[in-house]
Amino acid sequence: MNKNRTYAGIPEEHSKLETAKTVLLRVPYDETSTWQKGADRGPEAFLKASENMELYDIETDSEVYKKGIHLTSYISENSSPEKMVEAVHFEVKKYINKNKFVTIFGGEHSISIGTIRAFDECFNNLSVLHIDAHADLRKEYEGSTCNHACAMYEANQNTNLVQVGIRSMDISETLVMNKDKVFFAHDMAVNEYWMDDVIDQLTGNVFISFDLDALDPSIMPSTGTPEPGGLFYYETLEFLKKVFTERNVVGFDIVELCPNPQEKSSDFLAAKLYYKMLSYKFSSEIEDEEEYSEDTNSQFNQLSKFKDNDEYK
Ligand SMILES: [Mn+2]
Repeated sequence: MNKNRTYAGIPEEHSKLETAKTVLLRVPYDETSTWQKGADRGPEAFLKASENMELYDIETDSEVYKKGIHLTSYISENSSPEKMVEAVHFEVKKYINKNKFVTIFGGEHSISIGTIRAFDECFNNLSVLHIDAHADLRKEYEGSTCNHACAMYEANQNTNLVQVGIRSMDISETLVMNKDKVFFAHDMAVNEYWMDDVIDQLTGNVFISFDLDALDPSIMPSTGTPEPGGLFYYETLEFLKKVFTERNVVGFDIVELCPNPQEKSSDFLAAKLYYKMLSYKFSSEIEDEEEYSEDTNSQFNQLSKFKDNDEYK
């Protein structure tokens, strides 16, 4: 492997840890997945696709890579799901403490357990925006609490978890699920205000966990468990842009790319989605400085949880 590999082949001057605003961690872990294996090859397929992507974002009129993206070496701990979660927790926390915008590419969804734990320790009143076809709320699955089917159990206990795009779950998960904060795909299909309804549930600091199987299999077939009835590309981007504009997104992960050598469009979608999210992050930051500098910044106030609801009581 090329020693000096950078994200998307960007020049080394934009990939140095010291100056990069963003750090990209890769966790090629796929030990607990139940159906189609292959999420361990996700990060490599994502990076390959990124290297073939044009780096000017038309919509935001920006070249976000110039803010610097540092690619770290793989987190390859896989002796047990628990050890992997610990290793991810350690690495993520390390880079948050270096004041970086930390992003993670999986791997199966269990990698998010350690990630969310680290963000929850570092940011007050954290919301986790979980975009997924699956609820992932089992306390334990196949003998481990660090199974992919348990990815959001701890987040549901410790953070303000808001789930979007859900269309497959076990009946036992209805017992722990907070129904006000779950947006089922069949309801979203008939609610033109779902995006604003989701954002109303989010506190100031938001971590986004994006399972690619949230997307419709017609645009994202290369994932472990493709479920019909998912999100489409432009509604996903519109929604993410709103979230990045109206809340302080503190980091995100993208998981469950299960590459198929015959089908490259999924890899490319994952690559574009990552770059779009970074473009929204850093172009909304410019807007913040220009437009909100004299504002009270109420939406970023960490004490504002449920404020909108209270006003109307
Ligand atoms: Mn899923």
